[in-house]
Amino acid sequence: MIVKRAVSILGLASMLALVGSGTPPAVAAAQAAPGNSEIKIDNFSFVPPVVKVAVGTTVTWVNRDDIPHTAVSTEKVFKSKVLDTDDKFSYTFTKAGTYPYFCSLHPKMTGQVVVQ
Ligand SMILES: [Cu+2]
Repeated sequence: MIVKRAVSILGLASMLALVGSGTPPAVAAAQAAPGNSEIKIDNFSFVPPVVKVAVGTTVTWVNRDDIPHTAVSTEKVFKSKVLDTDDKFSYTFTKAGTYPYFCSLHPKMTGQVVVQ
């Protein structure tokens, strides 16, 4: 009984860990090769506010807040539609540079994608 319960708790914990992390930590830390990177929008913030990615990386913004937000490039490189809760927006960065962006509904919300 006790063993069985421990196993099911572990199973649940690993499931939650999988759901919670969009990108495996090893990949996020290395950032050597292009791939995918996820930015969460929550509590009126872009998390993390600055991401560094390789050229060719697709960045996906996911709205985990319970109100709508957008992700709009300051230099008009990309522009999401209004993202409702759990909506996503993706953009593939094909040129190196620094790409500041903000939420057009709440302009104090800002972030940066640095493409190397
Ligand atoms: Cu917003």
